[in-house]
Amino acid sequence: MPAEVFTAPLQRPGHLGEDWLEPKQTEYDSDDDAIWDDLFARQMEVLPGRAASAFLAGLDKLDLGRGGVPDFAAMSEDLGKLTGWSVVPVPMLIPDHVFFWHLANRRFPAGNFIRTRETFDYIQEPDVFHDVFGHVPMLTDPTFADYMQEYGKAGWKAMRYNRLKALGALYWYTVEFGLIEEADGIKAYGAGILSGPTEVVYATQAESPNRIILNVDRVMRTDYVISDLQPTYFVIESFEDLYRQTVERDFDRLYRNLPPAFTYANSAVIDVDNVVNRGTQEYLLRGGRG
Ligand code: HBI
Ligand code: FE
Repeated sequence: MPAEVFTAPLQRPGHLGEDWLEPKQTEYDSDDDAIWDDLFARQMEVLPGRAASAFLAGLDKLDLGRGGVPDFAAMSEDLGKLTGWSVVPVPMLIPDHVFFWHLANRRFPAGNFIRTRETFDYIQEPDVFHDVFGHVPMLTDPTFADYMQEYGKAGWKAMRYNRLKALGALYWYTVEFGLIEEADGIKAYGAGILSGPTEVVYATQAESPNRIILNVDRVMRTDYVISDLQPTYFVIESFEDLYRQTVERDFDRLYRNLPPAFTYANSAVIDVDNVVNRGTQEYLLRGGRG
C-alpha cells in the first residue's frame, strides 16, 4: 500500500469550518422517514407513564410525531419561540469545546444522519433520532433550557481545569440518563434512556440499579458505563433544583478539589448519599449487556 495513503490528513466529510456545522440538513428519503416513524412508534409504546411530563409536552409542542424526520429549520422556528434554542446539523460527535460553544449559545448540535435498518437497535454515534427525539423535547422546558446553556458555559471552565471527565459525568447522569421525581412516581428525562426501547423500563422500575438523589459534587466524582444499562441513576426533585445546584456551585473551588480520576465506582452507594433505593445489581452480577 503506497505510504501516502496513511499520511493523508483525515478528511471530514464535506469539510466543516471551526463550528463543525454542516451547510444543510440531509435530504432524507422515504426509507429514512420510515425508520424515524418506526423508531418513534416503538418509543411511544413504552414512554407514556415513564417519561417526564416536560418531555412528553415537548414532543407535542414540536409535533415531532407528525411523520418523517423533522425539518431542523421549521423545528428551530417553533423551539426558538419557546426557549430561544435552535437545532443545527452536525455530521458526528464534535470536539467538546465546539459542542460547549454551541450549547452556550443555545444551539443544539444534532446528528444529521439517521441510522439504518441494520443499526436500528444500537448506534455508535448519536444520530438524528437520538438527538432530536431524545434531547430536543426537553429544550422546550424553560428551566431545563437554561440548565443546558449553563452547562455549555461550564464546559470552558472545566477545560481550563482539565476536568472534562467530571463535567462529562454530570452530563451523563442528567442530560443523558437523568431521572426526576414526579407526583405519580419516578420518570426519565435523560435522552439516552428516552431514545432507546429497553432502558426506560429498567431505569424507572427495575430493582437492579441504585437510585440516588442528585448531588452535583458527588455525581462529578462518579464513573459511568458507556455501552450498557447504568448500575446507578441519579434523581432530581425538579429542574429548578438541578439548575440551582449548578448555578450556585462554585465550580472553581469544586475543580480545585476534584482529583483527575473518578472517586466512586458506577455501582457505589456512599454514606452521604440520599438513597431513593439501593439496587440489587443483579443485572450487573449477571454480566450485563442484554
Ligand atoms: N458532539 N455532536 C455531539 N453530540 C454530543 O452529544 C456530544 C458531542 N461532543 C462532546 C459530547 N457530546 C460530550 O463530551 C458531552 O459530555 C459534552
Ligand atoms: Fe445524547
